[in-house]
Amino acid sequence: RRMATPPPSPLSPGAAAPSGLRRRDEAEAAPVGSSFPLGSVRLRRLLRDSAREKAAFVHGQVVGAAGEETDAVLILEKTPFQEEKIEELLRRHGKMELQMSNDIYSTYRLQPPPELSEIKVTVVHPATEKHLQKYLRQEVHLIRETWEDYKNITLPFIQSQSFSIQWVYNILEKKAEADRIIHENPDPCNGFVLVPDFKWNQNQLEDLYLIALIHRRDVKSLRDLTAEHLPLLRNILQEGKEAITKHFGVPGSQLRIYLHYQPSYYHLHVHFTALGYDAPGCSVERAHLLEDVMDNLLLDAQHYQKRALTFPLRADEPLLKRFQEAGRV
Ligand code: M7G
Repeated sequence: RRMATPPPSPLSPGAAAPSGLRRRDEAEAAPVGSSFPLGSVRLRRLLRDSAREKAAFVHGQVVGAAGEETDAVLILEKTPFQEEKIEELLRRHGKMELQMSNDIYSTYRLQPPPELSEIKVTVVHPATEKHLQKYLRQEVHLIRETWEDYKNITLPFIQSQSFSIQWVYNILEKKAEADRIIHENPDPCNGFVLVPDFKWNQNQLEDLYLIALIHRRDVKSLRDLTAEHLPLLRNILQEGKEAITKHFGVPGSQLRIYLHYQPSYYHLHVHFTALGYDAPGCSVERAHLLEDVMDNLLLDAQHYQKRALTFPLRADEPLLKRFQEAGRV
């Protein structure tokens, strides 16, 4: 898939890639920090796999030097095609085996050269039980959370147990991913840091995905937002769009800019994804467009402390149990 009418297409053959896209040789550079001992992972179970996403979510166990075992989540994904590599793939492929042929239709099994068959591996290690649950295939249920439900059920739950947000603080304090920052507004109250999301390998624009993490640490989620936060949200919207256009050549009109409710990590952040990319979590039951959020706050400063919000929960999430116990599901 290509971005709809990018003027001119940054990935069209012969065109120079936008300055923000990583070159292949850069992508192959050794990562900073110690690398993960992939070869010593013991496969525990397949948490989920997706034929459509071409991805497998694996629960593995890593055996340490002293024989101790720790859990890991590995996400293995086939990466999207890069337009400028397709010709090379056609010219330099290995074995090509006919699978079937019928009239003008035929399918083949093709073996690409190793450098054109990259797999993206995301590692969470040591993984907590919540990480394993996050990636395990499960039934989902929709919750309709009133403001009372939020105060009585969700907020106490968030305060009792949530995902560690150390990775967010590491980015804000430049202890991790500092070299990946695309834009920063350093204002402690209305500022933020824009970085590529770790779901995106930055090799192609089709699945462009960045996140803006706010500097202030007292806003957990959409539920906390009031008119007081409008200057911050305006900065994220305007500066985020400008920075992405400058770095990646994608215009603001081709970006989907939104917040998740519920998020996985309770430190306010905004998602920027390519409009043509069906990003995980961009469906109506989870995504709230930033501009709609801003309009709602302009109309009523307390909008998000009044209205009910809908979101999905997986079958064995403890929060679902709390809603069930309260007779709200
Ligand atoms: P979310 O809405 O809280 O949860 O978004 P979700 O993961 O269920 O969508 C958090 C976003 O941060 C997601 O898009 C993650 O892919 C991204 N993310 C998570 N971690 C741990 C990292 C990280 O360490 N670095 C970066 N750059 N992005 C991350």
